[in-house]
Amino acid sequence: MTDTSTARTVHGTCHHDCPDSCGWQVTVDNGVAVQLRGNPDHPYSQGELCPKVTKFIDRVYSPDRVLHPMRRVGAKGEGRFERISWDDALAEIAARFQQAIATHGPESIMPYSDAGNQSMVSIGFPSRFWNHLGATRLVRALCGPTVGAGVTMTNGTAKALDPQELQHSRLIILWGTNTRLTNRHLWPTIEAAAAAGAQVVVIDPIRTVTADSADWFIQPLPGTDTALMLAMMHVLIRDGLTDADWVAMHTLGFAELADHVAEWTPERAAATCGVPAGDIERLATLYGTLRPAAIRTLIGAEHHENGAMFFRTLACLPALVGAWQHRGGGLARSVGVWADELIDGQALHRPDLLAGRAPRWLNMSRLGEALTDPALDPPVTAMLVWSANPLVVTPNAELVRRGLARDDLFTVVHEQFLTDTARYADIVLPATTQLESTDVVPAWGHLWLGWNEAAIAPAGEAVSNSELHRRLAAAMGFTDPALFDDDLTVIRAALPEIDVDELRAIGFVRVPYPDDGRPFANGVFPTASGKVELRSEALVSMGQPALPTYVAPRESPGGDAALAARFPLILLTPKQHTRFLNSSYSHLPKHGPLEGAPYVELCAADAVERELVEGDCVDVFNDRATVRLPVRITTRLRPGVVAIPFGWWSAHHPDGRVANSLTNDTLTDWGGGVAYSDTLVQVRPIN
Ligand SMILES: Nc1nc2c(c(=O)[nH]1)N[C@H]1C(S)=C(S)[C@@H](COP(=O)(O)OP(=O)(O)OC[C@H]3O[C@@H](n4cnc5c(=O)[nH]c(N)nc54)[C@H](O)[C@@H]3O)O[C@H]1N2
Ligand SMILES: Nc1nc2c(c(=O)[nH]1)N[C@H]1C(S)=C(S)[C@@H](COP(=O)(O)OP(=O)(O)OC[C@H]3O[C@@H](n4cnc5c(=O)[nH]c(N)nc54)[C@H](O)[C@@H]3O)O[C@H]1N2
Ligand code: SF4
Ligand SMILES: [Mo]
Repeated sequence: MTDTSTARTVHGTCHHDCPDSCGWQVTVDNGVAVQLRGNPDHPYSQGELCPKVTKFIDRVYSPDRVLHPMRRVGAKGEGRFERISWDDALAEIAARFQQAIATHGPESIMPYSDAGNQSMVSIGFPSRFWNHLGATRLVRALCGPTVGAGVTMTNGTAKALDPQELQHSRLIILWGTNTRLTNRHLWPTIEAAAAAGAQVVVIDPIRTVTADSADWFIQPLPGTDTALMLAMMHVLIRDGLTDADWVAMHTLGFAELADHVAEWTPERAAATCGVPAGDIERLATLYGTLRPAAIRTLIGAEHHENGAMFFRTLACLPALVGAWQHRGGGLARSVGVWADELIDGQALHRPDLLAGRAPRWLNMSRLGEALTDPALDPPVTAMLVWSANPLVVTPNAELVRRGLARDDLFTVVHEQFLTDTARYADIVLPATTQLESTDVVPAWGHLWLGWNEAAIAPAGEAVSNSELHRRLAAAMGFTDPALFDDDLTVIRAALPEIDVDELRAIGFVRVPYPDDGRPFANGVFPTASGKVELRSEALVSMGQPALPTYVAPRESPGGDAALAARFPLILLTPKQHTRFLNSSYSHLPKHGPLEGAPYVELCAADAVERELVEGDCVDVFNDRATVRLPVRITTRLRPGVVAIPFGWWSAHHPDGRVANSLTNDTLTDWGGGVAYSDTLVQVRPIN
């Protein structure tokens, strides 16, 4: 028998908004992707993929893929569409955009995108079109910028430790990060450190799967960690556990900080954060005595009204104990800023195409407000959404829904699936998956930039984000050549220091990082003073306190008392399912059903108080919305804290709402983020 197989292997990199950016290899036979596996040669992920992406081929070939442009024929939200041609779709979009520009100017058009595909061209190239158009600009701060903004006010930079350096640590504090779920390929590094004797502490308001694997789990009330950190500082200073020499040479404002935290006794902090004073003492003592000591954090803790202050304060801790001196000591967060140094942002985004204009900025977390505020001038009358599903992921989602339902809003959604958001579109356009386009993926959880080679032809009439924006530019009659660069030209321009052909051949390249693993070995920090700023004048000029300061979130039990009396429970809406990546998988048959269905979790004490038992149906409500769900009784939450796992779509919820229907869209103290996790609710049984 002759072997007629034409199978070949194509290497790629996962595009998801996930710190791991795993390398994969796709077997393609006769133009069809038949198998997708982890690339064993990938230096970070080493051949493993997560349970979401091992089934990625099912996503690519799902019968529910959007394969052609479609025009809405039903009511907004109903989900009835008819197929149209690309030419008709583009002509209609161009006409509606021109009409919006003629009536209210280009700022009445709002581009809305997130990191549904975090590849470099996919995420960056569209800016060229929007800059040229002069559209409203989007503050993209749903995820991450608040962490960087907080750390920067202490260290002068958002750069921090490569998390793989944790292999050298003796103490690892996982502070507000659920490593085993959200950053699973870092876990082997932590296990190796633990095997070599490191202690692993998890600090989280939820007893997560990561907490289950830790040596010690500490469970503060959400949004109160700054009080815990101030009390740790109190103990470190009181007990002489700071590194006096390092502090004297490399920090600013120690004496004032010492005065300031004198009143933050463990007892006082315990009353605020709910962690027993003895545990705070023990944590501070561990942190002041074990070397090297690393704190690992990611994104979860930024989603609070005082989110930037959390990270500004957290960044003070390594300085106090001189942790940056030791290999494996310091603070590990996203390493995206190291990768950013390789990317020429000007060449990628081409801000020069703005031609001196300075269009307004609107914050993506306030989409509901942007679409419904009658005072907004100019109003948003047209919108293009791509790489995002705002109706499920944006806080205060019912306000977003009201906005999307507006008859006078022209909405285009470029998607792989008919998401909750896409159902409100006037025009839906088909988007490719990562198997269908070539790009480069800059990671934020490790120091490897990955190549992604297109493995198969685009499904149906799907196009990538960059191709969509080239087509839009042509339809609008634009002629600037920068709007039509092909992907390889963009990649070469944006990576001037990289040999792109070599990257393409090898599949990944290491991002520059200090050889001895210590980002601040010399104790020099890029702040105004050149030191770690325990006291910050820059913060004062921003209207913030000079010293780390605990302020209870307005929407919290310690905040607005009248609100807390009506809605006494804190609602968290976490990432909790192994098979979900934000809202990207809950609708797929090999993902969603295996995670069950939406529920609200509460502890036994809160259930008993409301005479609830497992499986009862309740209304979870506040002034934003009411969400009807079955109850699950859990030991993972403290009294006073309830949780609705996030990621399910309207169709999966019994009443068509989503977790974010309830969440708070107040912006963070600085950094532009949003306070999802400072949400108060009440829970009542349904009679
Ligand atoms: N399986 C899976 N993996 C994912 C994702 C997913 O949806 N599913 N999403 C990806 C994305 S977009 C991101 S940004 C990363 C996020 O990665 P992480 O930041 O690790 O994850 P989160 O679950 O957002 O938050 C981490 C933890 O912060 C806790 N937290 C919330 N408030 C506080 C607080 O006030 N104090 C403390 N100490 N902890 C707090 C939450 O309870 C949660 O357990 O994960 C990525 N990986
Ligand atoms: N309550 C609550 N809300 C949250 C969070 C939380 O923990 N709790 N987490 C927040 C965080 S950290 C984040 S990052 C955001 C995530 O919010 P989003 O970035 O909106 O995340 P996804 O739900 O994954 O939606 C991405 C969409 O992009 C589509 N997509 C994928 N690739 C492409 C592509 O190449 N082109 C186009 N056009 N589309 C593509 C996918 O089909 C998917 O529908 O959610 C935030 N919202
Ligand atoms: S979603 Fe994250 S863990 Fe899963 S394959 Fe992609 S990068 Fe790896
Ligand atoms: Mo995120």
